[in-house]
Amino acid sequence: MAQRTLIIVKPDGVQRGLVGEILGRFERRGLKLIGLKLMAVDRSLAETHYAVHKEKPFFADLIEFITAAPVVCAVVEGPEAIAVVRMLVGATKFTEAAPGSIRGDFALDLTMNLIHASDAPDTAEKEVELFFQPDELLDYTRDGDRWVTSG
Ligand code: 3AN
Repeated sequence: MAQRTLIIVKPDGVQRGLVGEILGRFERRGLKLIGLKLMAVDRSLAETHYAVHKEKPFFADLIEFITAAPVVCAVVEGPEAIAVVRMLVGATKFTEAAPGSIRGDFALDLTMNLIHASDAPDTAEKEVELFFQPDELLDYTRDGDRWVTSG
């Protein structure tokens, strides 16, 4: 089933010059970019996005970090995109992130773990809406896609 999911290359990814490396992995897998922007996350957006972690001891650090410098937000689309993207991202803890995953290849920290990706269909829908206006998402055909998926 085709799904859409939100990806955020966090401030550490932008500062370390890893945006192309990270987004390239999703492109190479065959996922289609339908939204993309460089932006600053303000406090209010950060708190809404991370509301589920409000009571956690690391909440303040999380907000501080995500608002500290620009991020790159993307929406990608493809078959089972949410699970596919989470696999490419790797486990939250850098000690558990598999080599070959983005975190397994580049992260050595729990807060600075380079990337956010939606974890389920309901959060993906909410997060895409939170970070993108409807007219920022483009509906288009990639001719090569018939060589990537049959459905
Ligand atoms: P993920 O980003 O893998 O979906 P979540 O949603 O559990 O992980 O956590 C959101 C973010 O909060 C993580 N990316 C990480 O930066 C931070 N985080 C999660 N757990 C911890 C923790 N125990 N200590 C510090 N930061 C954490």
